[in-house]
Amino acid sequence: VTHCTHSGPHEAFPTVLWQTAARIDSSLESFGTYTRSLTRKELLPTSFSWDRLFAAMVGGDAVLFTEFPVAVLPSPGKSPSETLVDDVIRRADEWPRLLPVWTGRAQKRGHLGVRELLRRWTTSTEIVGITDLAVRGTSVKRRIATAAIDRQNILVSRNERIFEQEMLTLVISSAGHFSDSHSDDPDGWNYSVSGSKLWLIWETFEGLAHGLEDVERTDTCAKAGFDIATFATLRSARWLVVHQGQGLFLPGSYTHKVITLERYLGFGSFIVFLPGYLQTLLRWKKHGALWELQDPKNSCAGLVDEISRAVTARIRLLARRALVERRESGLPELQKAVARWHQRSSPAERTMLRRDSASAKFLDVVLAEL
Ligand SMILES: O=C(O)CCC(=O)C(=O)O
Ligand SMILES: [Fe+2]
Repeated sequence: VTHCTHSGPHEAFPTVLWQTAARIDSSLESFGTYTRSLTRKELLPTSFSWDRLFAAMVGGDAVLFTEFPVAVLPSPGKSPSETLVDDVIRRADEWPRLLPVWTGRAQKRGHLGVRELLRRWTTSTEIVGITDLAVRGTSVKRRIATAAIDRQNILVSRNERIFEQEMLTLVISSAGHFSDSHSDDPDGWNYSVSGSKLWLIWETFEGLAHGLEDVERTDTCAKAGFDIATFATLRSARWLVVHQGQGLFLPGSYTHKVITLERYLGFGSFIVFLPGYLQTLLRWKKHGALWELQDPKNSCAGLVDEISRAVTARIRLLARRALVERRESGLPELQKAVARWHQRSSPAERTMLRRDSASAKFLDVVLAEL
């Protein structure tokens, strides 16, 4: 596979790629003025290692990985992408008859069955997009190998309320599909089975302070406010292209907008791993978890504390296991992060985490296991 759109560190700025993106998302139109700063903000792919992933979780950094540890188990003679499409069509009755999707150039909210969605996607008759087609509990899950991630993921739990937040989903979108600036909670990953997308990402609260809106955190019915000049100078801003076979790790602290460049099929899920849990918990306690912001019935009340207790239980279990197992789960990274935070954080921040018993217990157990 050759990626004619990819730009390495020594190549010229990928003008054609950005022109394509700007035709889809008009807020990128004047990118040409900022190519020098944008060049420095490209996130290039790196080969997967658990150490790299754990370090990114602790540091709150996004990473684009090659060899991301998930796979599709294809039917004989078919590509991974054909396999998934065929399976979904054959098992269409396992999803609701109508699903909320985005359709058309104007990206209107609509409803389609999965068969019709895939017909339009396959024939490119109309732009369609769905980013949350649930696959847990369907027969299509058997095609998707995620065991390496699941083992570490606290959200893959027997506790139903916690497991619901994992949301292993298929992402299906036509070239020209666009997702406006938003964030997701908690950390997550996205793997491309086929096709490519341009992602623009930045730390949510740095963005908000400079006028880059996030539909999750600002009251906008129209398009989220965005300015490419601001993006080009924002400390945390990065852009990247996820190509076939690559997986993006994105911390929950990042707002993103995403443009499908080539017809795309992928999957992804949310994750809570040990190394990043202090960062995640601090964000939740400071700003509220996203699910709490949009929860009129209060059905997610107490969920953060439940997850904290699940993390604490995992740490206690690991304390009795061999060193190699503790290392594989990233416990040492979490311990270092908590110890450092304990020394350097403000009294106010420490009080904030110690206010509820679930967070306080989490801190005590991590520090006790040091
Ligand atoms: O692919 C898209 O259009 C949006 C994807 C996205 O926002 C996500 O996976 O978090
Ligand atoms: Fe997203």
